[in-house]
Amino acid sequence: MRIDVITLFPEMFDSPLSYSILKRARERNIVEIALSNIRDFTTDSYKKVDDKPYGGGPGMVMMPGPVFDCFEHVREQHPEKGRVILLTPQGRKFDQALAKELSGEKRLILIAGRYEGFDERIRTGLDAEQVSIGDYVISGGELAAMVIIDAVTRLLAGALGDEDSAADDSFSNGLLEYPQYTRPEIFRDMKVPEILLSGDHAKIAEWRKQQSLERTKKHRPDLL
Ligand code: 9D3
Repeated sequence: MRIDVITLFPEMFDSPLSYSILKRARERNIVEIALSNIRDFTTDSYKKVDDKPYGGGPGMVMMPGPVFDCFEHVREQHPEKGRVILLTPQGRKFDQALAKELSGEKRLILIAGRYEGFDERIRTGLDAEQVSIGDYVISGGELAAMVIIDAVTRLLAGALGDEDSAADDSFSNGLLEYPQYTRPEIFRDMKVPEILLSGDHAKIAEWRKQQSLERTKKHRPDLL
């Protein structure tokens, strides 16, 4: 998969893309991630990317010119047209189902904004889908783009090592995960449940399923 990110802050992505699963997936060419800086596509000497909203109101709006020019440059870097996703608080809520859907694409073009939002002609002119990562306010689209890149890359074939397993992940069975324990058997007077030490694998599987159900009922009844 090829993922392009269009942003004013490409450097924000360097660290998250350089660890663990994302690092390995890039090294193995499971995913290719290309960052493009909108400011490189400004034409004035101030390198201006935002302006006041027509009609008045607070804050600044992303200008269409630099975003369009950056997008057109990016699109011709690769033969696939790609699914164009604008990160905005108004978008479709990102979830594991959308992550799965996106993991089946050959190319994604993610556009991260800053300021109060995008000039509406960016969304309509680029025929972009809007995606939000949840109902809370963050300072720009970059962290949202990183969340999507991480969740999608994990689902690509070969991205997870032997220790990690996509099939085992929370949400893959629609339930929250069961409680897990490792050594020591007793830690500050807290014991590991006896059943996990029993060696009875059928009983253990039954216990875990029960724990998953109880946790989901208690903390996330909306999932049931
Ligand atoms: C005053 C209205 N605000 C909208 C809730 C303005 C505003 C605040 C923050 C507009 C954009 C932003 C920056 N946020 C994003 O670009 C963003 C975001 C988010 O804030 N929450 C969840 N998902 C996303 S995706 C992009």
